Amino acid sequence: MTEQTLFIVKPDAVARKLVGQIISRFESKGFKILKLKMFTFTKAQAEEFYSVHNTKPFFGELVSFIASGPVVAAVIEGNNAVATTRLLVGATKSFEAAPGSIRGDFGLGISDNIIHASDSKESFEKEARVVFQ
Ligand code: 3AN
Repeated sequence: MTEQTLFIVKPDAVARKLVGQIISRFESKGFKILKLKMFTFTKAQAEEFYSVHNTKPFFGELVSFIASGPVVAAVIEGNNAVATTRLLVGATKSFEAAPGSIRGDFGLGISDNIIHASDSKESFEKEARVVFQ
């Protein structure tokens, strides 16, 4: 089923010059890039983006990290995009993420875990609105 989803290459990965390699994985897998944008989150935009987590103890850290430097956001399209992208991204804690996944291959952190990807169609719609409106 053709779907769309969103991913964000986080500030740690942009600083480490991993943007090209990460985007390349989605293209190699067969996804089509529909939108691509480099920008820096404002604090208010980051709070809105992560609003589902606003009661979590790590919310402040999450917001300040995603707004700490430039990110690259993409909307991509392909078969089963939401779930397949989550598989490509790997487990939240990069140190537990399987080798072969993006987090598994490039990171060790939790807040600094290389990439964000929408976890549902509803999250995608909300996140795409916050980032691309
Ligand atoms: P994912 O990004 O894999 O969907 P979520 O939705 O559980 O993970 O968490 C959103 C973000 O919150 C993660 N990408 C990570 O940066 C951060 N996060 C999750 N759990 C923790 C934690 N225990 N401590 C600090 N940050 C966390």
